[in-house]
Amino acid sequence: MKKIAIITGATAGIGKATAKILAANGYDVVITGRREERLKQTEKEIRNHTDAEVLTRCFDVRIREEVEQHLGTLQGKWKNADVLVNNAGLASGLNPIHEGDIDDWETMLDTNVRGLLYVTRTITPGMVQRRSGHVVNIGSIAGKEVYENGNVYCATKHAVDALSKAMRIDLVEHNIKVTAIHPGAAETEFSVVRFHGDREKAGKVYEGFTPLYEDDIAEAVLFTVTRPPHVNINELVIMATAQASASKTVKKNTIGH
Ligand code: NDP
Ligand code: 8X3
Repeated sequence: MKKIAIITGATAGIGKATAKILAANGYDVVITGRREERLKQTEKEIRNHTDAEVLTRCFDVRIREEVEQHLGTLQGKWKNADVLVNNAGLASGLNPIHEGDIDDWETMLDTNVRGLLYVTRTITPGMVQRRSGHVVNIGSIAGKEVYENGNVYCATKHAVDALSKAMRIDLVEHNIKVTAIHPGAAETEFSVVRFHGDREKAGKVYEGFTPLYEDDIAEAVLFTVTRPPHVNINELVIMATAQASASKTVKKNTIGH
């Protein structure tokens, strides 16, 4: 029987690439996100290229009742998730702390921290019951370092880092693996969302160097979930070759993709 993976935020970027690569490598997938059309598109792409079964669940991870309604009621084999990829997340704004937009802050805290917790609290009891499962949290280099104007986004990703370590400690006795993957700059819709739809501003983030792409992270997720039962990858920090740290990227780098 195929394994089951739940991937949150699979309508774009890293989550979509992860859903596709897991589906191509023997997993049936539950894909989630708020944009129904995008979910259908991801489902179609997976069905066209793999023999995986796909279940779509359209909801907002910030709303506890929606998480419970959509992920707490999975039926049949779909109840038995082998892998949960907590990927849904975002940055909103990039301002010094005294000029920050409090609505942006709440969006990031609610999505990256509360949302991840709601999903984890819904799915992990089944894993505990089955004494089997793997939680992969998508953190960020922003969870390892802070950078200018990154304040609240960095705080949410530091929380993801802390929660990943905490989950590993709480779940180890139940035979559940926990992995945190911390990417550096990856060209997805991330910056378009951070700059509230300003594509020109977003594009500038990746100018002059070759960033990561969503597949680079999806491949890492696949690697971590396909290790033998006695091996867990606790965490991976993955950066573009041109990026040494959160605040040091060598521009005009021409390493090909
Ligand atoms: P994208 O914007 O391309 O994708 C984000 C995904 O998250 C979308 O599928 C979006 O779906 C989903 N999402 C956002 N908010 C919610 C919500 N409230 N409820 C449900 N789903 C939500 O960005 P990335 O692929 O780059 O980001 C994926 C993860 O990787 C995030 O956690 C991000 O913080 C992290 N990351 C990204 C990096 C980068 O440079 N790109 C680097 C380090 C970490 P929808 O809008 O349809 O709901
Ligand atoms: C996204 C990458 O460098 O903007 O987490 O924090 S960064």
